[in-house]
Amino acid sequence: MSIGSAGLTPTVQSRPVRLPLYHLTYGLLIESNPLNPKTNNNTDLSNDSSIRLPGPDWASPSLYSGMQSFMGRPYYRDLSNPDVDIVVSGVPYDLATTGRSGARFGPQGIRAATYNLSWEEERWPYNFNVFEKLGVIDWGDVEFTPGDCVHFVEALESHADKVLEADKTMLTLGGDHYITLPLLRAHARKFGPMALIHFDAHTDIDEQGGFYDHGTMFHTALEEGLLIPEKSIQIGIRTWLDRAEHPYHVIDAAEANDMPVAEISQKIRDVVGETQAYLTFDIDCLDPAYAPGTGTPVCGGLTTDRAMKLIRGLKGLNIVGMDVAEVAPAYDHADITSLAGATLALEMLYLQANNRMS
Ligand SMILES: [Mn+2]
Repeated sequence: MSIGSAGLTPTVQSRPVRLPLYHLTYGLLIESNPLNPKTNNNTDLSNDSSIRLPGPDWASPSLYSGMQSFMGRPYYRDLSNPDVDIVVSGVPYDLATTGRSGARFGPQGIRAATYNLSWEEERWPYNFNVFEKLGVIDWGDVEFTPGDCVHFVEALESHADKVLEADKTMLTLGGDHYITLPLLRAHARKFGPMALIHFDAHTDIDEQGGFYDHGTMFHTALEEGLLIPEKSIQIGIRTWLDRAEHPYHVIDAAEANDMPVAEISQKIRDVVGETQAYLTFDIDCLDPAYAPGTGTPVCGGLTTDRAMKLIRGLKGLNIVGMDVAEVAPAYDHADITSLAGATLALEMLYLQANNRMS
């Protein structure tokens, strides 16, 4: 394929291809906005600290053209840029999965699903545009040697250390839920032991599993002193649980489905208080009707609506890090799960913006 002299007329085997009208605008935008990765796939922004981040009106005329970054934000890696508040990173890792693998495709599934969310200027029910309040970049994906768990952990911890040392807040897209352990280590190095706000069908405190196992992280994290158990809470649990021995507060799935949202939110606030907290959402907290695309689905979970309200209910808490894990698009239908993951991640951004405004 070659590109015509005007830059607007690609040809395939010398046969002109007729492009829709928006591609004309697309070409003009390359001239007028060289920072827009949706309209310019050739610009390397990686380490240019002189650029200013684009504002909230920065978008492609087509939702589905150009590179698929998170919410169409710039792919960008200069952490010294003071305009950057939030760093979104993908972690395409699923070697710790005990059920169906495939969460390595979660970041790209979530990014693609955000295109259906990026047209709304002021997200309902908020009355502002989050990108007016926060500088958000898509760092891209963390790179590691495939099949090497040890190198993966080193790579993710090192990446998180760099982001946190630059005083940026992380929003990380998994990957299987094991990714949260290296993230907690890096966050604890900066913030000390934290509260954990954990949405999941599973407690992930298995002491018998392997060390690189997505069912063991919150046992290991406790052993390593990364979390304050009495300040931590798990919501949506509906698999093995021994309440007598359990280290964390729990609102199980039956309770989470029966209690009013305001009551659940109040309980979370009562447990966490002012403590610095890490927020992690395993998409299998949702019922398989709302999130079929995941490795270990369990019936009897939350609705997407309830989960979104519960994220909004964390308003005012001191949340220092966030992730969404276990989206596995290969098992999805009509992108339901990717859209749920993308929406919850966006709700987390709005929560951050709201908390910084108040
Ligand atoms: Mn789970």
